[in-house]
Amino acid sequence: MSESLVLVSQAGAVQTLTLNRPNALNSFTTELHAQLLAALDAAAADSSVRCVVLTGAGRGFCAGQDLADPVVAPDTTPGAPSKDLGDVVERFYRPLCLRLRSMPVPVIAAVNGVAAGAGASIALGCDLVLAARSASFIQAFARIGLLPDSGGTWLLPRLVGRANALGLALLGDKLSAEEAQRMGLIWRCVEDEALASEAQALAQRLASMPTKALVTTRAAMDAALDMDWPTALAQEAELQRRLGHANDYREGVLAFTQKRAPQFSDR
Ligand code: T3D
Repeated sequence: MSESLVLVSQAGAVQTLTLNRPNALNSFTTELHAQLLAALDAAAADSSVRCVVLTGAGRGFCAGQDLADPVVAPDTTPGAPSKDLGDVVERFYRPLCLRLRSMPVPVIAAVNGVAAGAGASIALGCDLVLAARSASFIQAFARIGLLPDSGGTWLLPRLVGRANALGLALLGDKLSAEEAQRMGLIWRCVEDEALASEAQALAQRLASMPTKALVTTRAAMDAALDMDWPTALAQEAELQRRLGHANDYREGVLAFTQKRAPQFSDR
């Protein structure tokens, strides 16, 4: 039997998904897409999971699309039709990006090595990005005549502003994890040997927090980016109304007044 392309492990309420094609820097094939989407769906449906960590096996996080995959590799036979990359993006990357952003629990990217092309976009689309000091981010798209996909055109200018976004996307240079943190592209850069433990500690902390409030915050911030001030305030009122009716709010306030640690359970 062939080895799984996504390794799944769980410690407490934290599930870790490890992309597992290390010889090709965990680049995406159709099979890896299918397994990752299935793993995310399973984590979303599993009430014992309260935080997901996404990382890569070997020395890379993810090098984006596997350029040797027949679905994208140009056919060099004279007169052969070109590949429909739009179809590939629609069928594989769009569902993955939508799934990540709609997870009912926080998702941490633990970027252990190079994150290139769609691999960078997928990492940056997670809720918190921790990267090892030796890791790097490469907007590799322009190098092969493409534009940033998997949310890259949406994420980059919002994360680092138009000037930095265009600098990264047009030049396609390697950005170190340290520079990425300085630029505000990622949450934190940590020492290589500390990445896994720091990611787990952060994930365990998030897992103990009020999950519904965390994912509502993510959704509200994403939506607010396209709203005017009055609309964003109205959105906050509506979402706060909903959270105020949830168990976690009651538990949070009760725990505060009783001077004890809260036990959050909503998801
Ligand atoms: O096409 C569509 O469907 C549209 C969607 C596009 C989304 C995208 O992601 S487009 C961008 C695709 N990705 C890239 O262009 C990145 C290509 N890779 C690289 O530029 C370099 O590998 C890196 C800069 C990421 C790392 O360089 P380095 O020197 O550390 O490693 P390496 O030697 O280049 O790679 C190691 C192995 O992984 C190597 O295989 P080998 O020679 O040991 O058998 C290499 O071929 C393989 N590999 C790396 N990236 C890919 C890959 N194989 C297939 N596809 C890859 N993307």
